[in-house]
Amino acid sequence: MSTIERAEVFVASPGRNFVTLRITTSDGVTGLGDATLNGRELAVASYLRDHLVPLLIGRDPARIEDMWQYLYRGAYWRRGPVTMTAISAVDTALWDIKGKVAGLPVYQLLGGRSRDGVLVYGHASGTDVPSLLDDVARFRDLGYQAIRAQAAVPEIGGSYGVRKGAIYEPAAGSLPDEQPWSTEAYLNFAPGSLRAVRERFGFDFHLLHDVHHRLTPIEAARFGKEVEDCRLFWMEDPTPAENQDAFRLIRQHTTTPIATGEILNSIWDVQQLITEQLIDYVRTTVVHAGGITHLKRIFDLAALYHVRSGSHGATDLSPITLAAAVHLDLAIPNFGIQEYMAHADETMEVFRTNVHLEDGLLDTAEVPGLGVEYDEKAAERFPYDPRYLPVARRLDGSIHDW
Ligand code: CS2
Ligand code: MG
Repeated sequence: MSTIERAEVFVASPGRNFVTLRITTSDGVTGLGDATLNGRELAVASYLRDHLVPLLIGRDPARIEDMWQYLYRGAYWRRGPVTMTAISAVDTALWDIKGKVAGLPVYQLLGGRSRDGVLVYGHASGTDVPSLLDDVARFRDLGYQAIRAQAAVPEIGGSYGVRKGAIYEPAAGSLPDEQPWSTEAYLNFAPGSLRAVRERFGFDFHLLHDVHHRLTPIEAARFGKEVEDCRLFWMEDPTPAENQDAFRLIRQHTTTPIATGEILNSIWDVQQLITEQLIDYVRTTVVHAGGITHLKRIFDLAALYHVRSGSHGATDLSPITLAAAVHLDLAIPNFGIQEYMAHADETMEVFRTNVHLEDGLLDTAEVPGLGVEYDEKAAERFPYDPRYLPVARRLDGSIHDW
């Protein structure tokens, strides 16, 4: 029997910080897992190095489900982003190994293709409405069929989701950047910015918008109602998602579809949202929701309730997560959309992948496993660089949800 011989944790900053797990079997097969938790990277690196790696050595890499149960139930302490990201890295690496051993892409092990390609949405943003419109035009020229639109709110001089350089990466400060927030200013401005996009470009593409947990349920209900004429593909994270029941109020007032779940980690965190049909898209991802094994379980539950997938895919999710997402997205019946932000060139020097984008669809080459390689030598040139995500403060100085 082949056994797990080695498990190494790499922390590097090619373009931004990533934590990567590499498992090697006694037959010399390697598997990769993403273990990146933006702004809290070393907590997961330690969870892996100090607590999980010693448990892996000598075990059978083929028993993926058993390993998942062993690490989840065996911790006693359940759920949470650090634990679930660490479990995810192990799970993803074992699927990669299983694919390589079988000589098959992972999506074949998940039941094979349900579709020809994975619909993605790109990120258009602007410091004002005219520059947002220019950016939307750019994404349309690039062939994107779905575009998320975010513009800086004039009264507060900025907003989440607005790109500064070529890449959007909000974890920028060596201490958290403190950004001003005004719900009133946002609600006065954002519906008009989305309407401007529809007025200029029409309706032959999907338009998305991220509210980034900023509203109360009744404010979100008003927002959703007000933008109904924009026919959004979704309004994302209208309200902080811990309170699943809160979505019922939004739901009662608007037909704007709702997506949430990028910061949630387990099937229990989305159970009510799904089974009571309070959302339309579930945004849990491979890296933060327990790996391919657990995310598939979430999506299978969602399929019973007309909820489709819409996995988080910002640049703080490594190319390993993106590849794993593409394999899962290709296979599941209730795929909705995949978030996609191109990684920095430095990131792609370290992570060599087989994922490609054409006509707004992602696909992978027919290679065994997940099709990603980690260049350890190249990674050495990019040492870990601690960064924090920003925090938001209301105009009276009190903390708001970022
Ligand atoms: C955002 C993210 O992609 C999204 O929808 O909400 O940019 C999020 O802010 C970051 O991934 C946080 O690490
Ligand atoms: Mg989001």
